[in-house]
Amino acid sequence: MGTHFYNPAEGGDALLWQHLFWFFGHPEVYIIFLPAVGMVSTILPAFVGRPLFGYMLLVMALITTGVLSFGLWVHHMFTVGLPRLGESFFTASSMSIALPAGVQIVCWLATLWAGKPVYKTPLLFVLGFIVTFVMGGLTGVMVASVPFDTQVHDTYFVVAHFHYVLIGGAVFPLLAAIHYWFPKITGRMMSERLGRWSFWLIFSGFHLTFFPMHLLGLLGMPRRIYTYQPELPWAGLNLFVSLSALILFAGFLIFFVNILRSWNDGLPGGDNPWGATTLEWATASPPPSYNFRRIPVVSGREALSAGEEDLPVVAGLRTDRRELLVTSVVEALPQARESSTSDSVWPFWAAVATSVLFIWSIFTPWAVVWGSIPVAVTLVGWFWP
Ligand SMILES: [Cu+2]
Repeated sequence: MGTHFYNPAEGGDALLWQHLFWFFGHPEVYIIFLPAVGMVSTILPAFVGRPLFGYMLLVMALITTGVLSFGLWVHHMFTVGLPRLGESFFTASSMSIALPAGVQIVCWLATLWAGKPVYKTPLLFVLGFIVTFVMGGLTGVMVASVPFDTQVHDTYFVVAHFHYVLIGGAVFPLLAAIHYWFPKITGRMMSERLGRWSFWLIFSGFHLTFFPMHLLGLLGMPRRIYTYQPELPWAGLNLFVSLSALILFAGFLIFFVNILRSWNDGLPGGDNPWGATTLEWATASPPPSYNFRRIPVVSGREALSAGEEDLPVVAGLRTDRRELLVTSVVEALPQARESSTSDSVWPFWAAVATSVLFIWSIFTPWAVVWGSIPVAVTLVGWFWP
């Protein structure tokens, strides 16, 4: 577009790009992690037979993590040469995010501690997540400190750290989630035997591959450089890492074989194979296209109490035209019946007109003037009469 934001010759600042990148890039780590928190918090109670410990605390910790994550990005830029006071601030904020993360881990551990864990494959992956993510969090506190970070910057220590955080914090929960919701999607169970094989191969393969990278980094091996002089002391560990990656590969191979085989030939699981209490298990597995034939009445986070099969349903809505149940916001108590609008193409044209306005306005400010005419027309059509 010919802008000069990053061009020093025109009064811009090249470093601004790095700031902008990490102002996106650090919160993004948590955007990857937050869905995993939801998965783990949903899966864990199903395998320990009790509700999540400290639900409110966990949610508050999650929100705190989200807010704090926007104040940490400079910890990726400690070797840029920024003012010392600023670096100290970002050390403090980076270390402080370990607190809400610690609260979440304690809630999950307390749930495990107070329940009777049944060690099926999804729970194994959840435990693998907790172990791996805590280790990644500990090295995170280490690299938040400027003197230490200056030593290991751009070395394999950092590569090890972020694989522990991201594979531990997102891939392990995803693997747990796939094993857990597979019967919801297909009506069939994944093989428990293959599941255990894949878990132990992935878990051990992961740690054998990535733990030595901490040591390689401390020995000074730089990242993003694919080769090195033979006299440097990295060859043995690198060979070890490469061989361990094969174990990791074997684990994922078995995982994919498990999916393919179970898709058509897995044992039928019934509607609620894990005896879970969340709402998605209150309908058939796999669910019909309409999910619920009638709106179920849900009275809490645990939609199904133990052993319950059918929920009471909302009755009295019209069936000959669209009607919505209006409820209070927090308690969801029924308050009114509202007839819904008929089909309309106007929202679609309003969306097209709005998109044209915004894309056009990249090229000329006049688009805001002329482009608002079709937007106005479609909005009038939409809201008429
Ligand atoms: Cu970061």
